[in-house]
Amino acid sequence: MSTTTTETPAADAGVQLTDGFHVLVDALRLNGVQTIYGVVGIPVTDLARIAQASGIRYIGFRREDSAGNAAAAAGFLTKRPGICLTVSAPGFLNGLPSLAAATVNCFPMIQIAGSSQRPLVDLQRGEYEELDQLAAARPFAKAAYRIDRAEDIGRGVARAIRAAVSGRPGGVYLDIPGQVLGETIDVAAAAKTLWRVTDPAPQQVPAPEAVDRALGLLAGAERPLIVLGKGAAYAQSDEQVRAFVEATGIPFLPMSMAKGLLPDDHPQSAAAARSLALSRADVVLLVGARLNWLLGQGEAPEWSPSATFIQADIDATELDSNQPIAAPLVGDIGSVMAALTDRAKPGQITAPAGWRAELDARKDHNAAAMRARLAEDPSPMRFFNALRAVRDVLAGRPDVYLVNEGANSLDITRDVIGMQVPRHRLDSGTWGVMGIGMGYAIAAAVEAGGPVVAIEGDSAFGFSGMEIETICRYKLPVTVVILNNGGIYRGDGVNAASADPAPTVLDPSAHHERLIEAFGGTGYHVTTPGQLTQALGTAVASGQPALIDCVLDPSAGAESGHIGNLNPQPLANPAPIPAPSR
Ligand code: ADP
Ligand code: TZD
Ligand code: MG
Repeated sequence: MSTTTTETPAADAGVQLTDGFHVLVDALRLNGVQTIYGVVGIPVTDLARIAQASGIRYIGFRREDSAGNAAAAAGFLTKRPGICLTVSAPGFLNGLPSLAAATVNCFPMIQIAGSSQRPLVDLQRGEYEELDQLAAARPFAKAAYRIDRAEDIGRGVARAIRAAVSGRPGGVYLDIPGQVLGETIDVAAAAKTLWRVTDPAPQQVPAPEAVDRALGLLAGAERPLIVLGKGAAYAQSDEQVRAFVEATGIPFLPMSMAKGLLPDDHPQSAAAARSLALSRADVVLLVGARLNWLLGQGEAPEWSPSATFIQADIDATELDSNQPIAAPLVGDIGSVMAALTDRAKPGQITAPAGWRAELDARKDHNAAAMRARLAEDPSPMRFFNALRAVRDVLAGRPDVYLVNEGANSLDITRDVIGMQVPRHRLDSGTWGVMGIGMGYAIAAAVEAGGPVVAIEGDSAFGFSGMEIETICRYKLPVTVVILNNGGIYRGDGVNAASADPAPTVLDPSAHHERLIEAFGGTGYHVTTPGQLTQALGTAVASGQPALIDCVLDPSAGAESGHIGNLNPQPLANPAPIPAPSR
């Protein structure tokens, strides 16, 4: 263990001092941290400098939520906690939404925030950036800790890493007051306080009886279905998942970030027959997927009321959260899937041919409808002909990391663009967050080297748009495609009451490509699928920052995309509310 030393003239002869900054950087390095995503200021500026000098890569953002989103995506891609660094109160608060979303998405990350002097903050004496950050973070994080002494830095880092990745992964908040960063400590004593976390996310093997119970249900199924979620993608157990799916022949349905875990053109994929698969399945194996709103809580009419559920998940408390789980498989996905394959007797489980044929027929029917939609060529462009152009370019580039947010831009891209490789699709996730785009794209480029294509609604892009400067500053291989229909959901909303634009309207004549030109990237403004194909091909091949503003018809798009049914409905003719009598 090496702890960087600072010689201070005042130090006693023979005593070598270091400080909290250096101990923290050493603790992170010792635990394999290679990158910090953040925004600097009091009291963490020197922390970033010292980290950078130590060989850790520091990626400086324009706003903390994007830095936090990058850390979360790094966590999803690498199975190691991504690190986000923020300043005290306002910077801390800007980062907090990304910590909350990471926790909801089950992505491991650690937000490290500097904070102000405890004695002043605690008595609310009006300290600089005064806020009880630990208390504020707690409801939004999987765990939250504060380090109050330099000698506890190693322990705090170890605890944060363990909490972030063990069991169900999530966001951890680590508070470090400026005084602790500046605290001096004897270098030999400091070295003894640091350790590397052993086996931070231990394997969790399901009991044989639990495995046999699940196999028994699948063996008796007439219409079995496997649902793969982003927990399965995260688990990096691709071979174990594939082996069981292919050995049994059971149709599978990938949730959006599990697309590519098995290729989308796999013959067992039921993605193109999703609603039939859900409504007809009689025994369902959930693999790292929650039965939450994205799966209609497991209820009719989306699901058959008599469906039986088997759930593989690392978090036992997830089970029975919505439906009775007839066969719990608590463990990590790799161990669970391997156990299922190992304990299945030869020929015990085969997906009935009639069920496969039923799904295949629906897939063929839906694929023909999709082909017809993609073949239409309206001008101005609409979502399908624009995305056909994108699909044609990406078909030859399975290595591209696809980032995706928006409403229609999200839903239609998910359906049109197939994925071939695991963990190459990053999107708005469980909360449907707008603003993840540039942070996720930056993380994919930094962690995996790219290339990255971010397909963005024009509204969605605006939430993190300033980070294109970050993309240009670090010269990252990111191409942003803005599906610009001039609004939230669409750009043709009308306000009959005043000259103000309607609530959903943005500027349909916006030239987003000029934004990236301001920072030295390449901008394209395209109005036809041919131009889009050309621009995207050139941009991806260049490996340089690029932004394509893709002009769509402002009338293209449905309110809230595919989830318009979640909007409460105002009465068409509500009675006027009488004026209050007092
Ligand atoms: P999706 O949105 O794709 O359906 P969710 O985020 O709802 O997926 O579900 C992911 C689930 O995966 C969570 O319940 C989480 O506890 C679980 N999970 C995460 N990592 C692992 C792992 N390594 N092994 C098993 N389950 C995991
Ligand atoms: N704020 C945040 C942080 N997340 C959200 N999901 C929303 C607001 C609400 N919202 C959506 O759910 S989608 C969306 C918003 C504002 C933008 C849709 O417009 P878009 O996509 O231009 O990004 P399309 O292609 O026009 O539908
Ligand atoms: Mg839009």
